[in-house]
Amino acid sequence: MQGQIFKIFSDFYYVKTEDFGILECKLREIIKKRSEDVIVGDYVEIESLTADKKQAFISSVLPRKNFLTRPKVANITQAVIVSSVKNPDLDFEQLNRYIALCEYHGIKPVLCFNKNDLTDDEKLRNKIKNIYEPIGYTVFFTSALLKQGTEFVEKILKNNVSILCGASGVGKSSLINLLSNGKLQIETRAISDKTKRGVHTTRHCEIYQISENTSVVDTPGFSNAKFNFLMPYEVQNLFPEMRTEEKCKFADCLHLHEQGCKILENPDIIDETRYKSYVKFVEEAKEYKQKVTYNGTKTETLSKMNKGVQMTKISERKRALSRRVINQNISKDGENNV
Ligand SMILES: Nc1nc2c(ncn2[C@@H]2O[C@H](COP(=O)(O)OP(=O)(O)OP(=O)(O)O)[C@@H](O)[C@H]2O)c(=O)[nH]1
Ligand SMILES: [Mg+2]
Ligand SMILES: [Zn+2]
Repeated sequence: MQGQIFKIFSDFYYVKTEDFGILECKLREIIKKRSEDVIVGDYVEIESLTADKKQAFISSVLPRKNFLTRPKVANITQAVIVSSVKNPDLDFEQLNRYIALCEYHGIKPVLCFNKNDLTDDEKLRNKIKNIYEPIGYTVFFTSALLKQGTEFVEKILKNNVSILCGASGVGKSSLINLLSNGKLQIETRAISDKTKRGVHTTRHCEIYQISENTSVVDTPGFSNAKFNFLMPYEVQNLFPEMRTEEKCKFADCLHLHEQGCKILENPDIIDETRYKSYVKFVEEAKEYKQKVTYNGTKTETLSKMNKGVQMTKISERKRALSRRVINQNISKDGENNV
C-alpha cells in the first residue's frame, strides 16, 4: 500500500492513504539504518497495518520528483515565496536568497507580497514589479487581513501542490487560513515589537488540501540560508537574467571585476539589488570552495591523542575494516539486490 506523508511529528509520520485515510506511521529499522531522509511530501510504501487500521510502518520511500532542502519538502509543483511589504519590512536580499534556493532545486517560484494594507507606497510596488516581472517571475500583492488578492492566489494555486515559504511573520499561515474559507485555523502570531521580526510560530511543515486539486504546504519561516554549498561559478546559474547570449572574455568569469565582462559592461542586464545579492552569494560560495580545496589537499597527521596517550595513527586506507562494518556492508549489498 502507498501513501503520502503530510506531516511529521518527532518519530511519527502521518500518511494519507486512499484506502484507509490517515495513518500514524513509524519508520522500519531498515530506513533508519540507511539514514535516509524521509520528508513531508514523500510518497511511501507502507506495511504491517494494525488491526484497527490506524497505524503502520513505512518500509520504503518512492523516488522523488523534486525536493527542497530548506524547508524540507518533496514532490511539489511550485513554490510561492511570501514576503511582506511592511512589518517585517521587505528585504530584497532575503527574497533573492529564496528565489535562488528554488532555482537551485529546479523549482520556479512565484512571488507573493503580503500585508499591502500596511502601506500605500506605490513606488515600492512598482519597484518590485520592475525588478522581478521582466526576468520571468509572476508577482502578486495580497492582504490576508483585508482578504485582498485572494482570487488571484486561488488561480495560481489551482491544480498545484504549492509550498509557501519565506521569513517568519510575513503571513504564510494567515494566507492559508484565509484560502481555506474558515476550515483551517492554523496558529498565527503578531511579530515582535522589539525585533520587528516574526516569532517563529509555525514549527513544522504540513500539507493542507484546500480543495480537490489544490494543496498547499505551510512551512516555518527562516532567514539564514547561506550559499556555502556550491562553487562560486555555479551561483550565476541561479540568476536567470545572467544567462545572456553575450559571452564574457574569460569563460570562467565570475562577473565581479574581470576585464571584458559583459555583465559589468551592460548594467541593464541585472538590477542593482539583484547584482548586490549575487556578489554576496558568490562570496559565500567562495568560503565553500576554500573549505573543499583545503579538505582535498589535507595531509594526514601521523599520530593522534587517545585518552591522553599519543598513538600512531593508521591511515584510513590501510586500516582494516572491523568485523561489524564488514557485516553491515554485506547486509547493505543484500538489501540493494532485493
Ligand atoms: N496587517 C496585516 N497583518 C497580517 C497580514 N497577514 C498576516 N498578518 C499578521 O502577521 C502576523 C504573522 O502572521 P503569520 O501568518 O503567523 O505569519 P507566518 O508567515 O506564518 O509566520 P511563521 O509561522 O512564524 O513563519 C499575524 O499577527 C497576522 O495576523 C496582512 O495581510 N496584513
Ligand atoms: Mg506560520
Ligand atoms: Zn563576466
